Amino acid sequence: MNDTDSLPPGQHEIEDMPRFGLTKFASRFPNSPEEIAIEVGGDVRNAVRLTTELADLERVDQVSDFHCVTTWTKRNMRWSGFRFADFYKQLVISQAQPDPEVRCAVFRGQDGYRVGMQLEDLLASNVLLVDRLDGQVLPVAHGAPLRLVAPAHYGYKNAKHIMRIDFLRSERSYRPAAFKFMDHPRARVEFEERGSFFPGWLLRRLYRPLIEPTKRKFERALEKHLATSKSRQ
Ligand SMILES: Nc1nc2c(c(=O)[nH]1)N[C@H]1C(S)=C(S)[C@@H](COP(=O)(O)O)O[C@H]1N2
Ligand SMILES: [Mo]
Repeated sequence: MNDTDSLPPGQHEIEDMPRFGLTKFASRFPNSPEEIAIEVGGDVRNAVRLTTELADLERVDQVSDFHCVTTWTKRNMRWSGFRFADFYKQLVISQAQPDPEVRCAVFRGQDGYRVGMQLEDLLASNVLLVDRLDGQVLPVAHGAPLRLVAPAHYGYKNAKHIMRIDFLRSERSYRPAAFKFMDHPRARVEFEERGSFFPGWLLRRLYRPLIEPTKRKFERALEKHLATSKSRQ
C-alpha cells in the first residue's frame, strides 16, 4: 500500500493535508470565498467574467495524489469539480475567443498569488477546476471558492482562490509570484522539474527544512483569520 517506491522522485508521504504555500501569502485570504467568478482575459477577443456558467459543465470526481515541491506528498485527495479542458473548450473558446496562438495561462488568486501553466498541460483530462473536497464545499484553507488541481504538476501550479485567468501567446510577459528559480514552466513531478537553473535534487535539500516552519506559519495565520472573521459576525 504505502509503498514509498511508487512515489515520484524525492517525495515522501505525509498523513495530513496542510494549508501551504509561499510564506508571503500565509496571512492573505480571499475576499469572496463563497462566490465563484473568473475574469478571463489576455490575448482574447472578448474579456469575459464567468460565474454560474461553470455549473453547466459535467461534474467530475477524482482521487489523486498531491505533491508539493518542498517534497511532501498527500495521497488520495478526493476532489470534485470540472475538467479544465471542458471549461476551455465549452466556455472560454466560445465566449472569450482566444487568439489561436495562445500557449499558456496565468492564474491569479484572490490572495495575490500568480502562476503560469502551459495550455497543453492544462488540457490533460486529470486537470480540474475544483470546488469540493471530501464531498464538502472547498474550505478556505484549500482554495475556496475555486482552485486548480493538476496532479502531474507540483503543488505551486495548483492555484488556489482563482479570480482571474489570462490566456497568453507567450509567457514572457508574466512574472511568477515566486523567485524565477522556484518556477519551472511545466513543473512535472515525474521528471522532478522543481524549478529553473538548479537541479531537482539540489532544490529538494534546500526546500525540505522549510516544510515544518511553513506549515506552522500557515496554520497560525488561518486560526487567527477564522477567529477574527467569526468575531465580526
Ligand atoms: N492562491 C494561492 N495558491 C497557491 C498557493 C498560494 O500561496 N496561494 N500556494 C501553492 C503551493 S506552493 C502549494 S503546495 C499548494 C498548497 O495547497 P494546499 O494549501 O491546499 O495544501 O497551493 C499552491 N497554490
Ligand atoms: Mo508547494
